[in-house]
Amino acid sequence: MCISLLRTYSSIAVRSIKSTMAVRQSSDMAKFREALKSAKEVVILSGAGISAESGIPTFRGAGGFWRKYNSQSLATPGAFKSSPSLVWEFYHYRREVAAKAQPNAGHIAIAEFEAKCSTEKKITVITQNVDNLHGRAGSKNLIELHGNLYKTRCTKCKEVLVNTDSPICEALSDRGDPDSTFIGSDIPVNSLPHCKKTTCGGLLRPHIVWFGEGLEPAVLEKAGSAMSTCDVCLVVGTSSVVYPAAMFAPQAAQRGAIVAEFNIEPTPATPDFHYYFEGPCGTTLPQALAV
Ligand code: BJW
Ligand code: ZN
Repeated sequence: MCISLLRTYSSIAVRSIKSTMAVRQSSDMAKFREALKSAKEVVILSGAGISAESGIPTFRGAGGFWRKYNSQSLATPGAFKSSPSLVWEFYHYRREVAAKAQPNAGHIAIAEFEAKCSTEKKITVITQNVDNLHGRAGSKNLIELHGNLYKTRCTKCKEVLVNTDSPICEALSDRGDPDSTFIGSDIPVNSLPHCKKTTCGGLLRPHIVWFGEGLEPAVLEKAGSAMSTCDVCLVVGTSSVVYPAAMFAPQAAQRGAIVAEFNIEPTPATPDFHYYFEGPCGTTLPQALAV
């Protein structure tokens, strides 16, 4: 199943199914809830919009800048190579913001839905978010496609560890100010987070999938498997422009799964889906998941 998913990975042809499906409006919430009630396997695919109501900026749009940079210019292996100091400042800032944020009604509705229904349904949350808020809300069967702000990976021995230290190293305390007048970053590499294994000592990096990097095969396999068998999928707060996540739900819709999108505005994928519930998902999700 996942092989076919990978085969079409680089193809944007999936968008061609758009014209064949009708989009229903928010008035069909009752009908969607009926479909959800009878579903055996449910996937909730989330993006940055679900955390917007917790005060975490989304990527695309006005809030998506840190200093003068957008995520596409800092979340890359090239940016880390040329200035690990700048990239660590960016991630230190985001770790601090996310640690202070609280899961909102959307995250909580998803976790409560899983807790209530997981004896009769398989419920999987696939998130593109790295902020840990689904986990903190109590979601259990959670796939973090793009990694986690509170995990590090050693650039030398590749060990992945959970790290919730604040700050993650002394040199980063009082750093990461988002003010756009700050230019460059000058923390010596030796003072950035390093692997604690005496035999290694390599530079640590955030355990996050940057642009141009492949997703972890095991994670992709697990997500592909859940997507290929779900009968209902909720697509929540994602612009559906970043691959491979962007093709998951259109493919599920194409093979017959019922797909509902929850967003404050339509996305390029909206015409691919059966339902579109417009509005902040902190309001629409608790309604939809109250089955
Ligand atoms: C609300 C709301 C509220 C607001 N309620 N809603 C095929 C075609 C074209 C390109 C590619 C392709 N395959 C791969 C690529 C390249 C690239 C890619 O997709 N580029 C596109 C930009 C075109 N993909 C990759 O590089 C991936 N790697 C890969 O595929 O490797 C193999 C390969 C490489 C190159 C070529 C081919 C193959 C890796 C992608 C990793 C993404 N990483 C990031 C950054 C993580 C770093 C970090 O966080 O620090 O992940 S990018 C950024 O975007 C982040 C997000 O997870 C991701 C998705 O964004 P998301 O969640 O959708 O957020 P927004 O801001 O875009 O949207 C928010 C939405 O919420 C909006 O719709 C709002 O309306 C809504 N909203 N408030 C409900 N209250
Ligand atoms: Zn190491």
